[in-house]
Amino acid sequence: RQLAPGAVHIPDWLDPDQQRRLVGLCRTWASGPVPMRAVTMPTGGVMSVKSVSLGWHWLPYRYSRTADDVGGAAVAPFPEVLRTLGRDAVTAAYGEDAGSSYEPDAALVNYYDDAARMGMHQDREERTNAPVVSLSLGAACVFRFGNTENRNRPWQDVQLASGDLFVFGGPSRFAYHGVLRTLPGTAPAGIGFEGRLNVTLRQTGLG
Ligand code: MD3
Ligand code: FE
Repeated sequence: RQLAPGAVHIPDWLDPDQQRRLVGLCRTWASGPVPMRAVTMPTGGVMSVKSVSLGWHWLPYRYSRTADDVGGAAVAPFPEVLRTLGRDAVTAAYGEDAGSSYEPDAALVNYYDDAARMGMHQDREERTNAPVVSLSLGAACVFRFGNTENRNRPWQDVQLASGDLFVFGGPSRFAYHGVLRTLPGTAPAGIGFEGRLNVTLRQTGLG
């Protein structure tokens, strides 16, 4: 369950009903004030993943309260249900003390179709070293967890399946990571969804 210090994987943390409910919420969030879209990087490349933010709008290398890259609408508020889920997740991974001091204020919902991938990167837009909580829904993927120094080896490849929780904190908070590919056809029956969704919760440290 512990991939590296601070990197805790809890397979099947969400039960099927919780998974189905969270998929439903993701659908709602995807059609909020800032619609789900593929982010264009400063280099001009367009990400294959589509995403929508809550609380704070994620842009490459910064957060904003407004969707500065897509029309400028105010981002939807960070929902209470994700604050509770985040605290429960950190408690499950690290224990009660860490969980009760976790105050996530931004969520990023990523949608992967069969062809989507995410290159190796660090998450460094946040101004705190509070953990990142990751929840996977729908189709499984091959996730690559690297090291803190660079995007090269050593790394570990692990499958993330629907309902899995991953918490990245402590010495793993700034590790490089990415998604090599999804595994089409692996979404659980009855979840009402074929692709892959990943919800990450972050504590930005922004006012
Ligand atoms: C390790 N998302 O949104 S989740 C991202 O599946 C992102 O959509 C991937 O990387 C996804 O930034 C991977 C696992 C994850 C998320 C955040 C991390 C691993 C992390 C932050 C620090 C270290
Ligand atoms: Fe990331």
